[in-house]
Amino acid sequence: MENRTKIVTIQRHIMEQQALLPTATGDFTLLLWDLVLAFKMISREVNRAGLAAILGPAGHENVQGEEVTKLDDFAQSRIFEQMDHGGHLCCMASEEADGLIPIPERFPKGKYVLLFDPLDGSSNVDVNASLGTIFSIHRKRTPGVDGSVEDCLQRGSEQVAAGYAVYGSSTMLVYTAGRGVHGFTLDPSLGEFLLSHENIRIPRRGKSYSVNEGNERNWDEGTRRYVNYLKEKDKATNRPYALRYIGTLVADFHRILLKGGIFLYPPDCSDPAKPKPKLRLLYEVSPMAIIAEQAGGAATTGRERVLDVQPTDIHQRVAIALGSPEDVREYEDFVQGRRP
Ligand code: P6P
Repeated sequence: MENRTKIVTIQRHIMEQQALLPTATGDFTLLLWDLVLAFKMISREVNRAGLAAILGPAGHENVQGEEVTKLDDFAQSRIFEQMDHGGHLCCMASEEADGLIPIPERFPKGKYVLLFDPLDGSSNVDVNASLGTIFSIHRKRTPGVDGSVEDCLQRGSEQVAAGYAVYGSSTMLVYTAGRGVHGFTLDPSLGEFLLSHENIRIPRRGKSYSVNEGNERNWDEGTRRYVNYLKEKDKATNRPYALRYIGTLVADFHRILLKGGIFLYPPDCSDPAKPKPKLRLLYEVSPMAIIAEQAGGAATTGRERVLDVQPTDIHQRVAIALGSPEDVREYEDFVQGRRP
């Protein structure tokens, strides 16, 4: 019997995963299917951005005070218009929107909340470097049909599903719905995401680290000592580690998920009394953290498990270190003073 590789679309995989859940009604399956279609549309625009005259600035800033690109706007509106009418969501929140995004009155409301970063890595848009989209899904917690900010402010451990699309040499979609992490590669000739990385497991220790070394002067002492430790020679712990940094969280994390290692975005401690983290908890860090843990890895703020952090604001920022479990534990030892 030849060992043919089975060809499984993401739609089939989602349906098979949901069929294992006695409480599944099909609502969640349809929600994910709608999201997948949005990712295909964004992938098409990202891959032809230079031709479609949608490169460059959109001429306004987002709530973060960051310059918005035309592709940011496209991705934001594509996801909103794809997801606002299916009847699966009670509300949304996005990096690109000031506050809660309600479902328009004319459309039915559902029992899920969608949090997303429509285009991660915008600074890389015009230089043809990898970009991504990140999503996080929670259940509605409050009474009534309309979603609220409270429905968005749930711990990362409460996520029903999370994932990302990475628009790189190929477009991949990686997701977890609580039963492992699975990767799908878009076959443009079919327009289908096909299962290419079933049940991804992160190596226990890696050989590379990913951090913006240009910020070293602003790091806390523990992070500085940890990164110097990674540069020392030691065969038993794969050191010195290689530095790999693209500046797109999704792309930097994707490499670590497949190859092992650690991604760091420590806070800016130039004012030690007021550490300033950069990455956003709800729609950047928590989705990546649950994927890391579902793949056997770890995710910490340096002080606590990311998935235990209780959000207090939609655009809240946190420090992050995530990846291989042995690497993350070593990082915590340094920043918590257990290592000289
Ligand atoms: P820096 C992209 O703008 C982003 O939000 C993440 O995708 C990425 O990891 C980080 O910021 C890069 O930040 O300060 O290194 O440019």
